[in-house]
Amino acid sequence: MRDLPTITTVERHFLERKGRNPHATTEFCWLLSGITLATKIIASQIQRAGLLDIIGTAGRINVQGEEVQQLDEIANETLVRCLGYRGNVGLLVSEEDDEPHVIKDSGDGGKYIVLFDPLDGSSNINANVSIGTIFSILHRPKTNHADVLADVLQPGDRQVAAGYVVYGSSTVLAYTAGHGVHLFTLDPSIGAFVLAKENIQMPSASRTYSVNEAYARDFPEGIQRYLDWTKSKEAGYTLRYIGSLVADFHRTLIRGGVFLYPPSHKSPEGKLRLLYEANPLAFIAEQAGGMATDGRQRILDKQPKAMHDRTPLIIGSKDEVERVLEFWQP
Ligand code: AHM
Ligand code: MG
Repeated sequence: MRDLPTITTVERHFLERKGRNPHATTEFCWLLSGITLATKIIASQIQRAGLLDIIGTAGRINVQGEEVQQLDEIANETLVRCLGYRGNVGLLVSEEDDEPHVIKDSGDGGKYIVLFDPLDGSSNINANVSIGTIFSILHRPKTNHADVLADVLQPGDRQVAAGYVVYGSSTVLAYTAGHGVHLFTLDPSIGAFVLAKENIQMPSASRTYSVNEAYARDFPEGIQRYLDWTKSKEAGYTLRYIGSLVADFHRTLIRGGVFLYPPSHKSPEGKLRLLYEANPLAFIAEQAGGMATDGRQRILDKQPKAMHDRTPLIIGSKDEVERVLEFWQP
């Protein structure tokens, strides 16, 4: 026998952790493989977007009041199709849709809820800038009530797993199921996400901040003071801002620092969505030794009130998030 290299895919990696996580079952893995399949399809569509003539708007405004891109629709439909027949998915909740897709009742085996931002940063598509998919998985309680929303509105602390894919210079996937954060790279030659690094830890104190500073004068006074301080001689910070949360977060995970989307006069609750953006990234940040807060409380403790709730977000290396809070106590 030849000595072939060991290839650890996301699904294999997850199953090898059986025993540590009650949800690490073959059945759950089938759900996970729906996400990896969908994101591989989305990655290939993005790579050929110019050739397929699918760059540009879809000509409608979504429930969030934002212009929908053709690739937003493609990514959303791809996830709904790939996850819709996985057997154990009860509800699919997308940033792009007005209401959850009811696939199956919890009593009928639909015991998981998958929430996703199908294409985060999609306003960057036509500039060929990194974009991504963010997902969060919740357990659907076994209840008989018909109130689907009540099942969806769970605090982030109850997530079973969460992750994201960045379609960048390479396509990478990071996930956590509560036992560390693990990173995979899509190998296009075999069409699989292959393990790149296990148990990633977010570095501390990298003197990098990431924010849309054009809004600075609309931010709370404490945030303005923090931003002024970063530019002082003694601080010596650098600024990085891509404008795709998933890509800005991925850089923060790998290099450390802080990402901020604070409240502003225009958006008192910030812009980012709690269920599809803040919660999954907060779970990953904490599992990597980082921290995520809205300024008042831990993101994962927040009780969502509506499907498309927004939240201020300060996320990144623990010491840097704490430093921001020294300047800003809302
Ligand atoms: P989207 O999910 O519709 O793409 O919107 C969210 C995006 C984030 O990816 C990013 O952090 C933010 O919007 C950028 O907003 P702004 O242009 O206000 O800086
Ligand atoms: Mg988004």
